[in-house]
Amino acid sequence: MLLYDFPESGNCFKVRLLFAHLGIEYDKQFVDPFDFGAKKELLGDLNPVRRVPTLVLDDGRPLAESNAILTSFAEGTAYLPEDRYARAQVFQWLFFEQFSHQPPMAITRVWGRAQLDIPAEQRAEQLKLGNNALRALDRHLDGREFIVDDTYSIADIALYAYTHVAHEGGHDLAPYANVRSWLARVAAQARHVAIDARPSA
Ligand SMILES: N[C@@H](CCC(=O)N[C@@H](CS)C(=O)NCC(=O)O)C(=O)O
Repeated sequence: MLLYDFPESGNCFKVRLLFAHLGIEYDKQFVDPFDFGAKKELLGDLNPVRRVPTLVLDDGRPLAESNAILTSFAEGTAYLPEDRYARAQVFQWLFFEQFSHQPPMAITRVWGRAQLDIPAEQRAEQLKLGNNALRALDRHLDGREFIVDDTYSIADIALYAYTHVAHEGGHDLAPYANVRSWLARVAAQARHVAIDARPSA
């Protein structure tokens, strides 16, 4: 398989992390999400949205959206429960991640890493949205080891991706003790890889 990938991207990292856990081998093609020409050339025929991650399966079919890729490859593994309610809870957190958590986390992180001069009000608004999401996650993790049924799943992988680098966007995780201890449990999982690392067998 071929993963169209950007090393810094939390969305791409989710895929690399699950593949590392599962021991799945694949090739990578670097795509700069800020290079519109490269995105058109490399992703034009594969993903109408022209975003990474975009995965090309061994039979040539493309698959985009990080959480769709996670769901597909977690099927039949310990990372996606079979029980109908538990699965729905995993989806609940995947949808939360995409709608409420990832956008402010990713936006502030891009601003922070690029040291962009963003108006204070705009930055404060995104930090507020990010903190709302972190607060909800922290409340949920109170007394829980992992997000669903105390079992590490793709819900944890999806939410870990941008939470563990939230400080790069100016988010302070100090008030979120449950989140901080959960981050450590995720990082301690077998075959964990860092955000910019290649998966190891
Ligand atoms: N919902 C998508 C978001 C993907 C996304 O925003 N990817 C960024 C890099 S992290 C990208 O390719 N941005 C380029 C663009 O939006 O044109 C997912 O979860 O895969």
